[in-house]
Amino acid sequence: MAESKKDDVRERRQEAMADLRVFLREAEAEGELVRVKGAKADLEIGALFELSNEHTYPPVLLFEDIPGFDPRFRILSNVRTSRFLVGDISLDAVRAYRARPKQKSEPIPPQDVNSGPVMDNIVEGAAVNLSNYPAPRWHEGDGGNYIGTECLIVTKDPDSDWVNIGTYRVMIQDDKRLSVFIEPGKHGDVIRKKYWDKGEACPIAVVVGQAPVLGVVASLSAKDGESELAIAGGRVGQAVKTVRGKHTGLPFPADAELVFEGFMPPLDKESATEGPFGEWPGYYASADRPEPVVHVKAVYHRNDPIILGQPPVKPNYPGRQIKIPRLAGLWDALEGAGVPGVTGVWLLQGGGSRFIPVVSIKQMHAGHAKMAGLVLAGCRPGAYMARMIVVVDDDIDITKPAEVMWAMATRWDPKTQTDIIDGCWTGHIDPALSPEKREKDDITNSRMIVYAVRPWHWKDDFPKVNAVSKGYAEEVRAKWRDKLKFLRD
Ligand SMILES: Cc1cc2nc3c(=O)[nH]c(=O)nc-3n(C[C@H](O)[C@H](O)[C@H](O)COP(=O)(O)O)c2cc1C
Ligand SMILES: [Mn+2]
Repeated sequence: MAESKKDDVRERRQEAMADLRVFLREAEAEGELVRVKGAKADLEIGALFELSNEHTYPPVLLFEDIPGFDPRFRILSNVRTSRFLVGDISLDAVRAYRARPKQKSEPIPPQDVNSGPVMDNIVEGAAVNLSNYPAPRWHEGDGGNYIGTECLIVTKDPDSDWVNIGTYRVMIQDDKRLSVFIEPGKHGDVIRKKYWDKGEACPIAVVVGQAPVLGVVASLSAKDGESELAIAGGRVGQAVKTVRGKHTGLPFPADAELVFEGFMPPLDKESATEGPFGEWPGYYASADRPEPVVHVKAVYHRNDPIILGQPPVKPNYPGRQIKIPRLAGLWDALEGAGVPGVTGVWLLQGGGSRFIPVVSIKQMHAGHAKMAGLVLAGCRPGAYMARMIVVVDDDIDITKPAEVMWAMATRWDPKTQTDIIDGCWTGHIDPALSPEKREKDDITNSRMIVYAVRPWHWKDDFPKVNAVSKGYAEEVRAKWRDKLKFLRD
């Protein structure tokens, strides 16, 4: 019974991942959906969204009746952080994720269909007016209105049939133009440059409402030539159905909510100021700069489209949950490099998904902690934009920041149990990157590795921990819990 219930939830989750409207119904049934009527696109929706992040599972917010806009256009936030989709956030959940049958999810190529709800409304040419679509100014320091946050940018390699989708932020420039911020080296950047090298504009489709699974795959780094649409199909066990834009021939989901189709001329021919935009580390670090623009030729939308709104907020909000797949990826990398005795991997709250990874190990030999720290600092999923890596013993509950701090406070000798490594991989959105380094295009930072473990060579002499043993605590709790309320709270 319990098993079949679990399977049932898994199945319902998969269906919700494959279809935004199904997700919305599930969120409502689960009591997670909150309808907000009448909040303004200028700052108010952004502030409400930010405050919703005071909860570990922020409510799923559906903004309706946005003043100044067609009431059919809604904005939906906090889809992929919902309790329904996420489940528990614990080390056990990470273990379960790593142990899942290595997804039989072979990619399933998208399936071209002739039509779908996204084709119900088509606006073209002179009728295109981008100011008709509610695009919030999310934070007070933002330099514009952002229609694309958790969005899909579709481009096609001109030399092959590779179609890429990536999540890159999208700002409204004026009634006919968007700008897209794509960092150098991302697939969307590699592909657009191939058109630009030939002096051509890059065809592009911008999807701002889609099945949750597509948001997942558009933000992971698939290999060159790999189709994120096919990966998404594999994950949900059915092909993503696509239709083609009339002007570019690019595919986009047949059940997409709202899509902009157009062309991006070479940067040296045309650009506009993009940003600043409040970024996930909690700052405006990449400032504003000239970025290429998209001339929108057509807009496609459903009758009552839902625009996804998921801007960054400071990572110290509880709603910036630790992502189970991300932890599983770090743990896999440690074990893949042969580090033995790993008992857990976590990310210290406040550091977001990158800055402060923590690993616990059951120490097995001299130098073991150092091996774990150096690999965590250097492995592919841990190398970008970290700041401090903490290694602790296996008796520390790394999901509790106070426990990690206690290990540092009591087992770490800064002079002898620290490595500082310079010249590591960081990004423009790293707020601590100095103006001098930015000027020289030296986008690197340093890392501190903290070995907050009992030193191996005298660990047996290390003072004993003063705490009631787990077993005895349970015995006492069982004996007294009916009489003592504080044991039950
Ligand atoms: C919500 C969200 C917003 C993002 N915004 C940007 C962005 O504005 N520019 C960018 O280059 N990458 C951004 N990323 C990261 C890319 O989506 C990610 O690197 C992805 O792998 C890019 O796809 P690609 O590998 O096909 O280029 C964002 C990711 C998420 C989850
Ligand atoms: Mn890609």
